Amino acid sequence: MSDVQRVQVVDSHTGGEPTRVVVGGGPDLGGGSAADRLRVLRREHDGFRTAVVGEPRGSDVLVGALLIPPADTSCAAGAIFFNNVGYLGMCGHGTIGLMATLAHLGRIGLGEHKIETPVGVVTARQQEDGAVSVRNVSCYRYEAAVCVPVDGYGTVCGDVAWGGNWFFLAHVPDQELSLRRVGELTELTWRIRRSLTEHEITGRDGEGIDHIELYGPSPTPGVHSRNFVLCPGGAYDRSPCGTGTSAKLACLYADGKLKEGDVWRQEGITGSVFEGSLQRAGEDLIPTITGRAFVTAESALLLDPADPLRWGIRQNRINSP
Ligand code: PYC
Repeated sequence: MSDVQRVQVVDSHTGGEPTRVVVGGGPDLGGGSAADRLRVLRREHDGFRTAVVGEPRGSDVLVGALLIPPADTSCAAGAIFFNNVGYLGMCGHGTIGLMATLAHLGRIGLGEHKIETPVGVVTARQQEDGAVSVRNVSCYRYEAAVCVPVDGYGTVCGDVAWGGNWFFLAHVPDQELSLRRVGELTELTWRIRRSLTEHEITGRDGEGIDHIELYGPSPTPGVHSRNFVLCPGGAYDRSPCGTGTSAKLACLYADGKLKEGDVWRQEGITGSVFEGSLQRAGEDLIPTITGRAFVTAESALLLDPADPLRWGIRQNRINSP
């Protein structure tokens, strides 16, 4: 038992989307910023990612957050987010889950706390009613009305936008966005993603677009829109996706459909809702996303050297589903 590595985790869900925060037992990533430590994690300890979120301990849906000491000492914590196939720049639902975890552990109180992520510092406010508002990194629409041919479907047009991750956002009117259609929606969004890659459509500096967001009207009174978001590893986001909602706000703003301070209520495919709004800060457009997470488990993962699946089942999802 002495060689068994113990990794302390706290699990939560934000609008149905799970987050597993590693609060102890992670690898030593040296010093530096969250971006520096992410490079070390990716290069030298990628098996830790798959051990924490991959099967048999995790699943394709799970997003991990490795808690790290922040280089920026004005921050309450630093975090590196990861999933079944790699690493995320930022994660909105994950930051809300991280805040719920830190509050659960008694490490933060009500009010504002800064969190260092690999793509910048975000500020999150823990509210009395348990909700968390995340002031995200700045968002922008990069390209509008980009059209791609999609296998077996036809042409799909949408916008490329940044909300902490890269998104392609499209309204495809003949696609009903409902939970019973997740199989078809996953297939369609995967084909869109493949076509973007084939046609070399990227975000700024050639960065890959790894999240596809379909949006349409919501049947829920008081809600502005419903979405379906395909995550990089083929799972769909059970929440409305914090970075995806940020990218959506950027597009609405660019189209003159949302003004600074307006509240946008975004529903995800499972029915959970995030509220979003925008503020200008000089040249930047800063989205704030509000949602609520609930802690679901506190446990220790055991990594036994004798276990052939100690590092999880490693997958390559580039060409699937
Ligand atoms: O909430 O930003 C988000 C997110 C990204 C991937 C899954 N959730």
